[in-house]
Amino acid sequence: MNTKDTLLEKLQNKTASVAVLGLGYVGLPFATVFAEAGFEVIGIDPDSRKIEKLNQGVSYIQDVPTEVVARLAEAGKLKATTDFSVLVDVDAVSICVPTPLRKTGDPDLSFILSVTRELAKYMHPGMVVVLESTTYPGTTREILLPQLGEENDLIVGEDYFLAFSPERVDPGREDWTTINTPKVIGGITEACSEVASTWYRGALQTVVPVSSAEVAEMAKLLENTFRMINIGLVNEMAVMCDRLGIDVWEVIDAAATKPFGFMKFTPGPGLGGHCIPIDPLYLSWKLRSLDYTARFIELASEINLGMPRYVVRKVQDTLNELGKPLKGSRILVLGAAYKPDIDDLRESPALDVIGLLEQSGSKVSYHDPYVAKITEEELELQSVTDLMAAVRDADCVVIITNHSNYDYAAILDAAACIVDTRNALGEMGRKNPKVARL
Ligand code: SAJ
Repeated sequence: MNTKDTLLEKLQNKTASVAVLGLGYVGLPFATVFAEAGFEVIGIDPDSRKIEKLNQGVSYIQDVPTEVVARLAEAGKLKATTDFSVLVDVDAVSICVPTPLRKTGDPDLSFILSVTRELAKYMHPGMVVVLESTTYPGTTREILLPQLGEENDLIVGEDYFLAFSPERVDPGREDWTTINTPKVIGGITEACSEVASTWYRGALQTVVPVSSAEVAEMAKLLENTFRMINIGLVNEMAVMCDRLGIDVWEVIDAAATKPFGFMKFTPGPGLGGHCIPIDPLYLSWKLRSLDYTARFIELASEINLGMPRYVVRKVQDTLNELGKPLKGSRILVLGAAYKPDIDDLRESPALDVIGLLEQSGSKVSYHDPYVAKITEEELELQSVTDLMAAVRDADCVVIITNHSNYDYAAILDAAACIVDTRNALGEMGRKNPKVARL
């Protein structure tokens, strides 16, 4: 049998050994799902604390129960190490490393480059490698292919197989998980798509092969650019409705009664998270290198980035109505995480709003039941311990993240005035003179 058929057989009967590079919110769920499916999985991550926890049978990712890790570790189905040399005996490798932005706003491929350099040392005939990290179209072919194959005299599609498959992990979501979320996968060659799809079908319910790695890379960017642009649109609708004296929330609810051809998005104080604000900028960066300006992305990004300042101006106008300047006023920010009911601060607009309020001379405090302290972007704050006392003491309360466990009626009753950027107060806030909404 040739290399491909031998590997296909090992993937189909699950005797193929699997490695996952990067054990974060994508890699660890991936590793446990493939181990549960019967593969022997080894996770590789440079963070020795993660490795220690996993080998003790302890999970550090919200979506992966410790009892699952413990059972798989006990059964010898899931091991973890910082040592890349184990790859010399591995058949199938999934790369799940971060792809953030640099401070300059350009893609930071340093994690992909470093794991590719390590993997290249241990490449051998009969391997399949799948990149999962969100990146610009062409990364798999331009970065991984030369280092993994050409530098090792391995022919892609014959000696080894290389593909891209976008991660679709939404931390905390229980309806769509790693196992049941349809998985797009595209290879450098047809044989690469076949081998990679066969591997993934051994653990995932729905695998969607496409004709190339670039199609798979671009599909992911369309998914998240679609979201970013529509959030930018609805944020601009909020600004326009404000100028027109129309309640944007009522407008959106009315539009959302259309049973087809419309998808509801809601305005907010800005765009947070590790995907939506970042992924589209990988695409616009790539297109700029091809002398094309992705105008939708750049305009939507500009609008979203402008929302924190728009919120601060709302606070200023609200205080002004009470004859109070921003400077010296006590402002309580409710919610710091980038979206409700999670503890993730990445790119959270709350950080921008707090920073701008501090720059204007306000005395800013915050409360977030999931975020005990903020120590980033020159900010150093602790969540207030007595929420209602802080509400009563504030000149203005700004609702930035509408966590579901807040008692909004009590907050409305106790606050001097409220800027509600999420329509968290709903009907209570709509006609209340104490409340200003986006
Ligand atoms: N946001 C708005 N208005 C909206 C929706 C979101 O202002 O109508 C804001 C949120 O407050 C947040 C940011 O945008 O600050 C991103 O929110 P998100 O709901 O897109 O949540 P994320 O960042 O966790 O996005 C993830 C993505 N999942 C993957 O990339 C695999 C995204 O594709 C999912 O659609 C999204 O979860 C989801 O639907 O929960």
